[in-house]
Amino acid sequence: MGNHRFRREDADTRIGRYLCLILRHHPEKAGITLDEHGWADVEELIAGVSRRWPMDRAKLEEIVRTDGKQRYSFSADGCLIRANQGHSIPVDVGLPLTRPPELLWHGTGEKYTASIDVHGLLPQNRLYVHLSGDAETAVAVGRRHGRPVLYRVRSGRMWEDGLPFYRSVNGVWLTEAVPVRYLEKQAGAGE
Ligand code: HQG
Repeated sequence: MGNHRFRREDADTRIGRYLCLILRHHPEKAGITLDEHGWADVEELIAGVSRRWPMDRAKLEEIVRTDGKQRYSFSADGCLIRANQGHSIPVDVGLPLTRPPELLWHGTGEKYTASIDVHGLLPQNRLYVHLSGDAETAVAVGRRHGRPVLYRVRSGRMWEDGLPFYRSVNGVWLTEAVPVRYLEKQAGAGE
């Protein structure tokens, strides 16, 4: 019985990862397009995803509801769906400029620190640099890239200096880049 549950969770995780790929990076792989605000037509998405995974409206709603990081939203009428953040293709999800707290956090892999210490944080493949409101979350994000290293970001100062901040609907802070002068590497995050 436990086995059965684990198998289902695995399949759901894989479907979730595919949904992420389609809604953030490669809609064409499911034969769909996103509008300039990142929205996909739900019926088209279901038809596109169904070519690879069992998918219907109920399944999609379940994935959106249970996603651990609340990565997706439906439009108010339920006809459209989009990823809340994390895109690599240029979409404008319409987030308002928002004053950040004085300090935010960024977790990364040790292998990136030599470059970060010279160039600051850059969005790499995404539209924005992603920052966390607490150190623990940032370390967990960093661990995805190997041995984690934690940076403290002087976000309050950045805001006062005119740099933009947005808060995605699932609570991730976004900014275009973080110059080195606003970064402070923390000791010991990887222990
Ligand atoms: C690093 C997950 C070299 C950066 C998480 C990061 C997050 C540099 C990596 C969200 C650099 C990009 C985002 C520079 C930054 N030189 N490396 N100058 N500047 N980097 O995955 O922040 O599951 O695109 O530190 O929870 O790790 O997708 O960004 O290590 O919220 O919903 O380049 O992804 O959420 O990696 O993670 P990523 P991230 P989801």
